[in-house]
Amino acid sequence: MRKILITGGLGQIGSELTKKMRDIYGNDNVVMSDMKAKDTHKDLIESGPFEVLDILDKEKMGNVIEKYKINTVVNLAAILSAVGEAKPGLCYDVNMNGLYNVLELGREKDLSVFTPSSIAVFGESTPKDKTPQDTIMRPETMYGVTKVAGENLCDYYHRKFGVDTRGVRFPGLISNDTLPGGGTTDYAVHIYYEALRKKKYTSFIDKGTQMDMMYMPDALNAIVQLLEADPTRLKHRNAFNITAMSFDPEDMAASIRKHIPEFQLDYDVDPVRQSIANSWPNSLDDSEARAQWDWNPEYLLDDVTADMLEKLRIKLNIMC
Ligand code: NAD
Ligand code: AKB
Repeated sequence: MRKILITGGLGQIGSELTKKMRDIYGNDNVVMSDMKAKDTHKDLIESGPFEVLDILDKEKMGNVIEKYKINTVVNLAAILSAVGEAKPGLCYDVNMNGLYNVLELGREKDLSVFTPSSIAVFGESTPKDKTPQDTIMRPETMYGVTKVAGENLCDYYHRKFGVDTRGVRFPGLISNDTLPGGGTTDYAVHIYYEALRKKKYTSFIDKGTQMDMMYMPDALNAIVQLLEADPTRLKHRNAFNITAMSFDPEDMAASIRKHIPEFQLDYDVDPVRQSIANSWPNSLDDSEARAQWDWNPEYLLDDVTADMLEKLRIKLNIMC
């Protein structure tokens, strides 16, 4: 039976992954942790074990692993792209030294380790369309630099020490539970909140900027599916390209107008996040994930829009 520790569990992915994993593996077998307990998600903090845990504190992480007899760490603690450009030192520290602590404990205590990577590993010199699984990776952000290094470090710990490391390159994730934590693709979440609240949205990403995206239920399935995948089929382990769709802000507006015809989109482009977006692929080739562990996403843009608007209407109590 898996005994799982989720780091960074109160973030956009962790808050939903904890629920899903507790449903699959049992409440007591999934320990959620984050730097501090936030007022939000009291339900999650109360539905199973919760620990305040900074991944830079290796000794405490080791004690938590011993206390709950953990055999699997899902390492979600990280600093994302936009915050990473504002605070590159913090981004390096959490994404590199934090991951190093997790991997060292993985080696010492024979743990499975899942760490997500990102489309941020790619840069201007990467082929932009149908970006291959194995290609040029010269990222321009600190976040991207730490993600490429992280993929390599996870591969190294598998090759050298036999740690069962696995991971995917997530595209931008769209969800309705926890707001995203300071990335470049966050516009694709904010737009739905503003569509319901104000029937208009000012995008910080310019029209025509194509980026890969995915709905959270598909992202959660990807984590569980890859964690449980037959290791003899895995050739890549820590760096699987996965995607569900690719679109620009105008495509999102057209999809929202099918439900809110008066929805207006305008632009106030943020140069920092735009230049990050420009350096990322337009669309990924995820055929290796499909071949090696049967990756197959369910949600396309119109499915996401319908579900986001339905869920957010209830959450925000807006019944128009
Ligand atoms: P998030 O920013 O929403 O959550 C990260 C969490 O980590 C936060 O709750 C934060 O409090 C916590 N944290 C930060 N520093 C910490 C530390 N030192 N110790 C412990 N916790 C700490 O991020 P997310 O969107 O949930 O992303 C999780 C992982 O998925 C990251 O590795 C990220 O790079 C990757 N990813 C996310 C996306 C996306 O669109 N959300 C896309 C690609 C990859
Ligand atoms: C970000 O925009 O930083 C993240 C990511 C794609 O890694 N959503």
